[in-house]
Amino acid sequence: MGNVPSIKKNFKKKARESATTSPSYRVAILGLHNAGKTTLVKRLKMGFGDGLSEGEVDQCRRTMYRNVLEGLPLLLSFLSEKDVQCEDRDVETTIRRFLGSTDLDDEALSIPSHIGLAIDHLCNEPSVSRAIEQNRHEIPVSPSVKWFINQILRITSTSYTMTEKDTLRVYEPTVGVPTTHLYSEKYILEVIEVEDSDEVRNSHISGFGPLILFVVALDEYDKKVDEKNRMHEAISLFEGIVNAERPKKTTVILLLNKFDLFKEKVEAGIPLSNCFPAYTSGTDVSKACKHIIQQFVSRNRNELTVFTHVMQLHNSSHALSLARMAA
Ligand SMILES: Nc1nc2c(ncn2[C@@H]2O[C@H](COP(=O)(O)OP(=O)(O)OP(=O)(O)O)[C@@H](O)[C@H]2O)c(=O)[nH]1
Ligand SMILES: [Mg+2]
Repeated sequence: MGNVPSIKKNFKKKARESATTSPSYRVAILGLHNAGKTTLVKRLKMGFGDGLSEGEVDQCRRTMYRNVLEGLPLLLSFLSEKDVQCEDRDVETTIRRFLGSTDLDDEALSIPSHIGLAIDHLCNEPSVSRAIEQNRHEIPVSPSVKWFINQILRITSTSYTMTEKDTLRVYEPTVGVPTTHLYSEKYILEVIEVEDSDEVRNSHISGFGPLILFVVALDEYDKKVDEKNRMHEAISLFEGIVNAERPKKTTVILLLNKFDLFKEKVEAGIPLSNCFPAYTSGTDVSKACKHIIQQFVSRNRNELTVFTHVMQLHNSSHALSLARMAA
């Protein structure tokens, strides 16, 4: 890594114009769904590129509303399973009616202020907010959607302008291998995000280049999909990638993301030992993190150079130190 020129903060337009003859370095970003790959690309664009385009921000705004409208029915079902009701029944009826009449694929998708008010009213009703707080790790709604719901009055206000923070919270599963170019005066970074599917990974494996960023959602150690533990799945994907036939000079940066959510879960007493029975250090976040790192790096039988970095992509200083490291 040290022999790649150090990254300049000003990956700006001027650099792009003079970069047509610069060498290009490819960086492949891999990992399971929801690990944070797209958020990392957004961060890189914000920190070292021109930021998100107007069109991208518009797309993020629609997706943010869709994320909220897809999360609300899950929240409402969860509350009704727990037998928790809003005292003002009209509020829930208003929300349900809006959900029933809204086309999530509408190009002009939005949430009007009066629906924002109703959602805010529902979530702040004492019995509802107590149930949300007490069951925060069980509610089947992503932390980003919970965050948007907490901010519902702001994001549905008529004067709302999307912030960088908001764009980072939006979730849209990636399809294919979208490519982003970041330009410096001396070189071009060609960043490819690889969709989490064996088919896509296998068909692009020869084009990953000398630097692989492997992103892991640390907080998924207690999560299962199709009966399979997500952390075990991430380790086995990592194992397959580092041990595949590839040039020895390949460098892998293992990015352990979502440290904020991980810390909250470990400290709340959700045991890491359920995922790794040999782990015995309880709620010690630092030891828990080291244990996970060890599980990953011990799979590197190919002796590739593997760096590790713990981060939370919603925190800008974490993301910037990462980008410097990638350089
Ligand atoms: N709390 C928290 N949320 C994060 C962090 N990093 C990413 N997220 C959120 O996690 C969700 C998924 O992030 P993405 O970057 O879209 O994940 P991805 O790996 O690209 O997912 P796919 O495209 O489906 O493969 C988004 O809502 C992000 O805002 C983090 O450090 N902390
Ligand atoms: Mg993605």
